[in-house]
Amino acid sequence: MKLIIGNKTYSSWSLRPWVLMKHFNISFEEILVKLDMPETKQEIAKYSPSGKVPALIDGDLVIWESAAIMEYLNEKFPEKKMYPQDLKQRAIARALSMEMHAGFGKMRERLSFNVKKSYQNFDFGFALADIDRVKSLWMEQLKKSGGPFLFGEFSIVDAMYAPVVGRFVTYGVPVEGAVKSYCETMMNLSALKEWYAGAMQEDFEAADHI
Ligand SMILES: N[C@@H](CCC(=O)N[C@@H](CS)C(=O)NCC(=O)O)C(=O)O
Repeated sequence: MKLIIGNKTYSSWSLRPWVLMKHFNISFEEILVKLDMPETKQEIAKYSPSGKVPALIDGDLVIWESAAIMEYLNEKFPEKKMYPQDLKQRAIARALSMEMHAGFGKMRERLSFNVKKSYQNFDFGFALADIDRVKSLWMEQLKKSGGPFLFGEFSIVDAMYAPVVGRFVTYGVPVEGAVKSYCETMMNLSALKEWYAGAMQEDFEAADHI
């Protein structure tokens, strides 16, 4: 399989399936397309019909959209248990995951993903309601599962929220209790650390991505 991604510094959507595949030891070839270059559009078009990354290529199958890629991987590798095994838990896991995929636009806009930046006293402005909603759904889920991940074991939902954890760290979003522990657990995940290390090696720049 080939996973087409954007810059590790900026591409939060690419991060999600990449971290999932790394965490669950699914081997793949990584193809990184540099974002915001004159040739970016043309390069992405070679792989992805939507003109966006990530895209997953598995033989003659091309899948775009990060959420669809992760759903496909879950079905292709059922033994990896990428979602909770209980039907009702799985339904809630998908609700959390889709809420992230479809929403939190203000947070994504105001706190754009950038591995290399770090802020203190950042003005969260109009993104505060989104930030509070994320914290409260994490809190509630961690209380139910007992942690350390949202549904106990690492799952697709954690991959979906991984860039949000990164944003909270970058922009100094105050966290406490179970939410703080969750952020620490996530930032210590070896797959996420590997992504961050890769980002730090990048010497090409692009605009911030949401
Ligand atoms: N809904 C898409 C979003 C993908 C997306 O916006 N990707 C950005 C990079 S993070 C992209 O490909 N930008 C390239 C461009 O617009 O030229 C998904 O979940 O995969």
